[in-house]
Amino acid sequence: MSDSWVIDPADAAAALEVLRGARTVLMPTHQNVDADGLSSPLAMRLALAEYGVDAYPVITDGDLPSNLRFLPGIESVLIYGQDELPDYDLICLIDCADRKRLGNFAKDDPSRLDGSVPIVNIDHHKTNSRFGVVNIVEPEASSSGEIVAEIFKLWGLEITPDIARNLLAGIYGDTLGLRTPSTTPHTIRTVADLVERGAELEPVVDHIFRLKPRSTICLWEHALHNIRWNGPIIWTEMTREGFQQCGAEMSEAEGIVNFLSGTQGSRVAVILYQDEDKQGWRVSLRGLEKTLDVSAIAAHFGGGGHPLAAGAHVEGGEAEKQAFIQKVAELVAETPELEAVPVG
Ligand SMILES: [Mn+2]
Repeated sequence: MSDSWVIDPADAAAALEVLRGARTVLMPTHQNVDADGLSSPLAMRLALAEYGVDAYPVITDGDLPSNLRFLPGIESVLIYGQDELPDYDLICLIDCADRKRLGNFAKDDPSRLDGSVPIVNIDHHKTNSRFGVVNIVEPEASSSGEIVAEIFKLWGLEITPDIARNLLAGIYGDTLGLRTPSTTPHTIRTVADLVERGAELEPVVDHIFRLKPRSTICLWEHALHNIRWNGPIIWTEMTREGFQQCGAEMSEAEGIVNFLSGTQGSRVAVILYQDEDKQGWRVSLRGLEKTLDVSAIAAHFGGGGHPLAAGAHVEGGEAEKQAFIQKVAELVAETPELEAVPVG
């Protein structure tokens, strides 16, 4: 375990210069936004307010996930397609590996992200292609929240309790409560600092990991009922009918793939979420071994992510879904297995 990443102070200064020079900053969030993807932009909005700059996080597809409504400043988040976008002169993407994965905001008008409006790019995904005028991409960082905390330190910014609460939610969300291999001494020190600055652990743990509506249990029942095996893969699917029958929203299915990924005897866990229009599947992949890079498997299908957690999209119906699973099983089988570690 190492704390090997360091932000170049010149990059942090350049980011501040560009952001301070803007009138209004738009911060579109990645599709199926999670705690890190929303709370890091919220923290940035609060920080930029200190410099007199208006910044707005935007949900780019669907609604605000219910479990993130506790985040401080959540009322400032715009919902694409429902709320009017302000007139913006800068885009700041935080936690977005790929400009294409910005939901309908990107789909409706790809020229929004072609660089004609400059982009500040802050991220921790290995597959990020550094598409901004300023890029702070640290693949070794546990979360965008951890990077943003470091940027604020370099800016000499006073961390208010609300900024701390947001950053803590991001770090806790992505590290599953400091449990992932990406969690380093630096991550834990950052969390300690944030708690000292007024962030509380309890609401974060409650809203992100513990409290759930009944519809979530219904959804998990569907997912567990549909589990299948294909060689080293454990996989399941979430159909539109499943979501409708349970009255559940997409974000309620988030923890299932992490739960499956701990299954002994499997090397990769896969979950397929059927698209609203039933024309394809969003896929989430989790690896169990550090020697196996699921982001490379995802990249094979045009996706990306982290070595142990990645995603992609598959067009088509039943046949394409089966072909996808088969191909993933083949790709996994091509990666040599680690020597078995004795249990106990
Ligand atoms: Mn993240």
